[in-house]
Amino acid sequence: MKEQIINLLKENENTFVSGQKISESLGVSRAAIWKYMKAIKEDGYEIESVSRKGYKLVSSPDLLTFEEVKGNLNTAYIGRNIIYFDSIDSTNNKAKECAREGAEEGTVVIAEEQTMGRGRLGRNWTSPKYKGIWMSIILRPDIDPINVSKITQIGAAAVAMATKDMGIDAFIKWPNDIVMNGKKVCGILTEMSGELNKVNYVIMGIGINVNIEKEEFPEEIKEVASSLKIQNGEYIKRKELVSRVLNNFEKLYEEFIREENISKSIKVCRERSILLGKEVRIIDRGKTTKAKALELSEDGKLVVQYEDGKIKEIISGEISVRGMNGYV
Ligand code: BT5
Repeated sequence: MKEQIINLLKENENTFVSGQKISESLGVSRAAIWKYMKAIKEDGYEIESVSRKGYKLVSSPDLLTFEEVKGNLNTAYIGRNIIYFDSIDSTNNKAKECAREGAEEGTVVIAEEQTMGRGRLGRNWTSPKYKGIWMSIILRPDIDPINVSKITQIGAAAVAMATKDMGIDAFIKWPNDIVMNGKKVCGILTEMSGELNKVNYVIMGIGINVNIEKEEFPEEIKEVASSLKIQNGEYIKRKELVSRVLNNFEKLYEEFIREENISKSIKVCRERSILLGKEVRIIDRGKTTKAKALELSEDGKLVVQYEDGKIKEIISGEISVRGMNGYV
């Protein structure tokens, strides 16, 4: 009901909506409306109420509910169903549960905070409340499981395009990070459930540090992590960024599904790559090897040349790539 009242107030922006109108349109008592208004205000909505005139929406908070995100959303199915949580362990965990229960393609699980956000290989992902975008997109691509890792490149390209749309210059560190000035501002975790030659579902988890302040990062990641706000110097509206990520993602994902290639995403990943042309260290199961990052292949593999001259394509999987003097 809260959502319906917010929608009604939004449809009548800058004008008062009488209690009677709300009561008639939504079939709730005047007393119940009063209670809902109280709860809506507690969520951060600014509502002016004047006796005999009714209620007017003055401003909306930067929440990641569907009501807030949909303003800038122009997708057909990605993000059209948003399952929203104030707090959750991990949106990827919840998305898996929803996918198992049959949630449709494009469903997004989003939370204001994660208490057990996950990175790859069981690593932690810091996800403080109201400060970032912690979301997971449920996908059901009819593709060979071998191609699933390409979806990470689509996600990375979508985030880089979305930040660019908002005037923020971010770069992609293959395969799953977005970085600014050598620090990580976003990570992507793609997980799948499938059989040998069939994908049941894919969960693409995206974590973006939006308005986190430096002192809010735990000590152990202070040197490697940053946020868009720290880098850009300005507060960023998360709801706008979410919708832009989803808009870009749908366009790129459609290319993948329809044409079975990710050339548009790869183009963005190449243009925005922080690794190409650089000397890197490749860490595979604890073993570090030096190489030069030569190219990103059309199917999203990193082509590297080792010091002995051998050229190899690496698949994202379990490998970490680092710059010669630190993280990038
Ligand atoms: C990642 O893993 O970069 C994938 C992160 C995915 C997070 C999203 S949030 C929504 C969805 N739900 C989840 O539970 N997860 C996804 P990886 O490349 O393994 O990087 C993890 C490492 O990054 C950690 O070991 C830390 O060193 C560092 N780290 C942790 N939190 C960070 C943060 N907020 N910003 C930057 N670096 C962080």
